[in-house]
Amino acid sequence: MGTRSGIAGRLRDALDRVEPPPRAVDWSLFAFVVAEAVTGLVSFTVGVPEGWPLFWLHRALGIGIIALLAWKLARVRRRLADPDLWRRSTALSVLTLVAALGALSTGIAWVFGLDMRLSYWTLLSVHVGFGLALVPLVAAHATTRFRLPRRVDFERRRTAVRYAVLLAAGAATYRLQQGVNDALDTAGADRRFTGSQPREGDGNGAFPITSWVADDPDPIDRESYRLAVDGLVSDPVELTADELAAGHETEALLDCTSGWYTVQEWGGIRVGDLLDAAGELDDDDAYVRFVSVTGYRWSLPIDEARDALLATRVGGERLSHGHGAPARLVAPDRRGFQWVKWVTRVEVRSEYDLGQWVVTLVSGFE
Ligand SMILES: Nc1nc2c(c(=O)[nH]1)N[C@H]1C(S)=C(S)[C@@H](COP(=O)(O)O)O[C@H]1N2
Ligand SMILES: [Mo]
Repeated sequence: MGTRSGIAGRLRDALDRVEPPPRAVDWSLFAFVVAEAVTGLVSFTVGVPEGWPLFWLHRALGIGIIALLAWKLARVRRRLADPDLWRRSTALSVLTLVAALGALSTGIAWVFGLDMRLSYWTLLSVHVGFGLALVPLVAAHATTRFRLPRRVDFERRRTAVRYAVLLAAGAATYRLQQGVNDALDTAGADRRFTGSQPREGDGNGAFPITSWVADDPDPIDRESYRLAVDGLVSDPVELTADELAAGHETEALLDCTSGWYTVQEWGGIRVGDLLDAAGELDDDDAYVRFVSVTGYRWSLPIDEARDALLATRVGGERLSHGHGAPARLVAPDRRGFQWVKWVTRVEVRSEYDLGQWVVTLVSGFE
């Protein structure tokens, strides 16, 4: 150790020094993949800039996986290359490797601003797909070669130092990438802290129409449309589309988890005014639930909901059907999937709505 010369040699010496024992590499890969799935999924719910450490952790862990995978592949190389050593579980191992490389390569390509579409999936969605597939694959792969970790594999101080180095190197590598993106002026340079890329321009045509999973309702007839405001209010009301065009304007940023964002001027009615039109509230700690014609729904705590907008216009134009006409929720600092489109009901409730997490995934299916 520590005998190579030149930059590459010294780098390899440094890598040798932090290389964990084989069993620790395997268990770390498993733990890192699970941590990636958790940080990735939780990051979908984060829309405020203070949430940036979660995104950095996801990136540092990802780069850590590259190092762990390199160590692991160096070790099992011969077993993979020699058909005589293949077992039934080798197919699973290779599949797991493919998913890992798929998740890593799409993640890296995304960071550098590559934005090709595979049918209607963005590259980031493909990344998510690989990542989610990887979790059961790694779990199954681990059971085919199950070996309990031993004390010596995770000797406490060395382990802590190793992982600190690994994550710090990951974060530093990610930081370097920003310089490269800026210097080359790639599309990756303009990503938000969430990783989303900008969509420029004003109005309906400036940003994509996105459904979270399967929502695709028929256009709503504007004349017969009514918005119900009910629940824990003293005087439930029904409002027409014209009554929702109250002239309130707000600039807000829509950031979709499929990887794009847009800043638009939205026009409509403040939800606080909508609630006031329905009389007294029976509960001050309530939630306001926004329900789509498709059943899709999301709730906001009442104070936040009051400042949100039910929008009938975007960028000076009447909202198009695809973007949620006659009215859609504009919830600043929330991720796009929470901005319910085609809202037909605003309901004041006393309880948090756990079911919304499932409903947003299954609404739109027959
Ligand atoms: N009813 C309903 N509202 C919805 C969705 C949906 O599938 N159904 N998709 C959400 C998602 S994932 C995003 S990013 C935004 C996209 O809004 P846009 O189509 O106007 O760009 O709408 C949200 N509102
Ligand atoms: Mo989205």
